[in-house]
Amino acid sequence: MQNRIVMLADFDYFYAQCEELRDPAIKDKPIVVGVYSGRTEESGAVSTSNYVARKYAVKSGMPLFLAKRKLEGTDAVFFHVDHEYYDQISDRIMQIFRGYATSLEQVSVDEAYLDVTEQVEGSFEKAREYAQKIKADVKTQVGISFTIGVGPNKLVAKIACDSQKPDGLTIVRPEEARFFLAPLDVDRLLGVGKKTMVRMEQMGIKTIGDLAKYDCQRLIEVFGKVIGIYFHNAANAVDNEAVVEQGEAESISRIGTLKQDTRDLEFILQKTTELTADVYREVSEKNLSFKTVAIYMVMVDLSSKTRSITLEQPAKSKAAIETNVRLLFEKYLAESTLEIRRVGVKVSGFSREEPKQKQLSSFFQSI
Ligand code: DGT
Ligand code: CA
Ligand code: CA
Repeated sequence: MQNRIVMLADFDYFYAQCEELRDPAIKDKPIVVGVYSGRTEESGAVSTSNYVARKYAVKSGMPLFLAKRKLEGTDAVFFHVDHEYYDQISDRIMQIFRGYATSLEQVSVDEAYLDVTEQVEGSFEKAREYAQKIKADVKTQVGISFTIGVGPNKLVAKIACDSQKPDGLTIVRPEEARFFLAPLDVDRLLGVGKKTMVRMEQMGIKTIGDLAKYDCQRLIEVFGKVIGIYFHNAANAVDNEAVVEQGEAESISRIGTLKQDTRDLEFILQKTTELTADVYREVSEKNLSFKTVAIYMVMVDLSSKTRSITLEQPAKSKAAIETNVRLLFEKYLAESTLEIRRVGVKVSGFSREEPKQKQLSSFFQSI
């Protein structure tokens, strides 16, 4: 465990940067990428924005109409999120990262941990050059910039990364880690939300440094053994979590808002056909078979329900999703009275069959 070197790479203003990559002519304009609810042209929220737009106080999660108001009079451009395109770019970058790390743990579409201990022979000096090399390589091959945090573990790498964006490179050596964390507010630690922050403030803990010095036994009394010890360790920059490759996704799903509230089966199926097409594309790209098909709905009163069918045999066709989605909605509508506002389609219970031919050739290779 000694002298591990872990990097966190986080792509800068990711969705908006992808849009800049697609059309470099808009680079100097404010760019907003939004999730539109589909109800009206205006309703929806900001997913992200480039740094030009951020100068006008546009923020992730803000209603789109508010972002529009803040950018009034500018030559701002607005986009609908295009997950398929962002995923493609993300996959290309992750693929490049794989060549640079002993293990890669992708945590979201725009974030991954790299364990590079071996590659830099445990040297933080080499890690700096190595990080610059990775940044330059991705910039040349894909055209995307990102920020890297380097530390002796994932916790420190993450906070180092957050400390200087965009296009940043922050290195925190093991001997500096506690001093680096000490002045920061406790809510920078994973697991410290609003409620915990208030509780800690009552205990006289405001910064990570305050938490580090706090009696560990007392933390255990207040937060329980597991969390108390976690807080104590985290504040002292201790984190032994390994960088681990993530397995396959457990399910693939898509959700969308209906153009109007309804109980009309055909109207609903028009929407789920679009969602199914997206789900199916991902399933077939990954060459997966699924055993469960589920639907999800949000009613007008915002309550939500799911219904699912488990198939007798694993299936992999689009028709298998469509048929079962229809069946599930028919059944659900017969037993409910509320109008539906949003619908979703999900498949799970994955298996992956290797094509017969491949099995044969690998058999021959091994003898
Ligand atoms: P950064 O890392 O500060 O340069 O900017 P981003 O945009 O890369 O922000 P990050 O890393 O927090 O999130 C990565 C992507 O996730 C971002 O490009 C869009 C999406 N995202 C982030 N926050 C929100 C949100 O509040 N709502 C929605 N719908 N999407 C979000
Ligand atoms: Ca990011
Ligand atoms: Ca991120």
